[in-house]
Amino acid sequence: MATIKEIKVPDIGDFNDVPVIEVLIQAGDTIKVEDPLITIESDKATMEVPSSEAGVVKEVKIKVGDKVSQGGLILLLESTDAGEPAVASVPTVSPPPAAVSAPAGVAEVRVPDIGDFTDVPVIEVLVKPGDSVKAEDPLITLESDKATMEVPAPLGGVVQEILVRVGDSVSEGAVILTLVTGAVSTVTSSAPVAATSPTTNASPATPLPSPVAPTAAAGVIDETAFRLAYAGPAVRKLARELGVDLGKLTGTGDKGRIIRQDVEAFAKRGDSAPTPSASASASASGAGLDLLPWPKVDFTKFGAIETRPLARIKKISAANLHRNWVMIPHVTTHDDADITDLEAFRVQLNKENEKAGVKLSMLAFMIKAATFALKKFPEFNASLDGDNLILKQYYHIGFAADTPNGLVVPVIRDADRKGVIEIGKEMGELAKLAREGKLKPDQMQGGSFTISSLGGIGGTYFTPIINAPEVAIMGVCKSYWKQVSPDGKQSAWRLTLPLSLSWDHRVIDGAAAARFNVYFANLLADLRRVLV
Ligand code: CAO
Repeated sequence: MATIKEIKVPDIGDFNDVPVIEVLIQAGDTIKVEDPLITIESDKATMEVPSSEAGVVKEVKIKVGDKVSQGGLILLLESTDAGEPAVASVPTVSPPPAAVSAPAGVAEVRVPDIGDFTDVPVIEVLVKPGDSVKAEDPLITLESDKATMEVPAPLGGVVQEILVRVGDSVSEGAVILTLVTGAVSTVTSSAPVAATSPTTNASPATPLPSPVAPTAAAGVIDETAFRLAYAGPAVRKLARELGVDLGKLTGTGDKGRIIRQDVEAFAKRGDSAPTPSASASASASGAGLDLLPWPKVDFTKFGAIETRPLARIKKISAANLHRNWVMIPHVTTHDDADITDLEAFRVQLNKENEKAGVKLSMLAFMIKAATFALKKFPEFNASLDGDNLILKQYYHIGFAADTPNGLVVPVIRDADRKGVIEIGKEMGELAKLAREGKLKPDQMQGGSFTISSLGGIGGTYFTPIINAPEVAIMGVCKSYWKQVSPDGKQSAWRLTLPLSLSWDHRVIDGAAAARFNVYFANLLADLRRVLV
């Protein structure tokens, strides 16, 4: 027998007047128990409110922007009790009015206000899927250069999916995990909680398997892009069901949030022909590589091994390098610079300034020369932002520094306004701080071009990886004496510096790259050219 029931906002902890950011149903929809109805977002968490009843939505009493508290009316539902013999046999019993008996919801827990810190590395994840947590239990540990902070749970529940990993950098608002909320004590009882999880039959006390890519038409899902996408648990679940890679979508909801309609429209359109904006967004989010799984090998079968965890900086730089390598269409152009005269000048300058403790390496001259080359070729001092190229009018040059903990890139700000001696001194100071692990974030930020020098070590050429969002990087190896013959008759020995310029082919063409390299090499050959 059908009855009209009021579905109200359940117990949502201490939250009051929480804005509704999504209404997931409309009149006429047939819903099942645990189907999500609305998404609400407080400053600490995003929660989906599921239905406690099955039936057909008669009227939705709420809209996006409304503020709700416990007991607020969400909708009127024509309840379908069929198939529940116990109820059917007792027709006189009215259903409890809107008895939303502490149903479970799925909350997104976000990084709270952490002051002025942004992009703070996650150094520990303290929970795993299936863990029961209470409000204030620590979830993750963040470590900035100044402080280590634990982020506590804003409410109790069972951890469903962890959306950050050690080594990720997070800022306020980033989603840490999803939490199946409601009375935690009910989690061991029946299953409404598990019904909202991606794997329908799992008990919430059981660790949930990590999401697997469905075999739907959309192809293999890029899990990193999927977990970083701005979407609620129900939308994620729908995307899994439809085989849609959330990383490929542009959200049309508030603040770019991906909503149900975006997923449905994408699934209808099919994966093979994304629109220009969808493809731009795919490239912006790093989505969709159809790769074989990483080989799993039991190395102990072949001999003794030692397992050594990667250092924190290595993990962070590995993630950045991997993204940059995969997302930027790199090309590397090699060239040689004749630095015979410049080397003589460098040696002379160092002699003259010996008493002042100044010792310049070739890198200081290259940083200065780069600023002139960047002024002549502005698209090398730029960043891609969607369909726009951001041309920078500042010349902050990063240099790769090898440290015991891994690779870091300190930045010399306004290198165009500094002399070579000042650049050399600053480089020495920054390199020292880098080796001691004392660089501050702002000493590694804002670079517009990078030089990576292996000149003190060796090698001839290499293919440096661009330091996104920059569009080019200059790699330099060890100089060597080479016999050259400009006219094919006479020859001379010249000190030669091998240059390897990697450039983003979306922004820079091969001809421009070759011209940049030639100009840069000519500057090093004769710095008087900057006067021309
Ligand atoms: N050719 C020949 N000799 C060179 C040279 C070159 N291109 N560049 C530097 N040298 C010499 C220096 O003059 C110095 O010689 P002396 O000891 O006789 O004075 C010696 O090599 C050591 O130089 P350095 O490495 O200490 O100084 P630098 O200014 O060239 O570089 C720094 C500083 C911090 C960039 C460097 O120490 C470093 O960390 N390099 C590694 C960068 C790196 O790892 N890049 C790869 C990134 S991609 O994975």
